[in-house]
Amino acid sequence: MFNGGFETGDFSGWDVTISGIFPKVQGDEVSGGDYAAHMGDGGEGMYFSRYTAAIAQEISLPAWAEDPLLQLAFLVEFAEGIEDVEFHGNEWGWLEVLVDDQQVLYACSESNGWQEHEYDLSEYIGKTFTLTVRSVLDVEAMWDWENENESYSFPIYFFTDDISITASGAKPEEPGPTEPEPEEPKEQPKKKLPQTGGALPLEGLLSLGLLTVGAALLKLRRK
Ligand SMILES: [Ca+2]
Repeated sequence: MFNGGFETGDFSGWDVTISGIFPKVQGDEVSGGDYAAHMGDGGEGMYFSRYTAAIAQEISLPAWAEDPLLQLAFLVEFAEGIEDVEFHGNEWGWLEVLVDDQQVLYACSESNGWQEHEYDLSEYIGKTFTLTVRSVLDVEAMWDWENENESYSFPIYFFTDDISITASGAKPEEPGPTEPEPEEPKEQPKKKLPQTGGALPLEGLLSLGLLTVGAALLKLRRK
């Protein structure tokens, strides 16, 4: 998982599918940090395209991972003045999270502020999968809704932030080729020491996309 909190200010690390003007990284609605992804508006901002705005990232969970967990924050916000409209089940615009083709989050109703969502990834241990977050606009369903309710549709703002995958477990030590100790400049021997001793486990975790997220989640803002 890279850039799950969008703190680069862009979609670095994500494969992006554009629909209209979405998705976009912005700083007005965030769960943590300075940026979050605005995934769609359930309306005209997504027209003239595929009606699906998506970001996706390929994740590999190592075989030694234990208790792998997907966590993310999401926000569904109805346009001002529409907060009282209630959606029941499938509607014309929604935010969803997919692990490969499996839907692990479906959100269409006003969420009343940022919400946390978790999904147990145990069945993906030792596997590679694609994590997708997307907003979808179903235009025909929207017209049906307008006819049934004798009302115009309205913007629905979908956001996500603080996407992370965490796991416990330790990478088994592999007897690799013994690399010769790099010759250290005599001026700064202390700076170099941590790189030879303590850096490997962290590097392993980072390269496998297993980032700890505790600090970021604690900052989750609730309305
Ligand atoms: Ca963020």
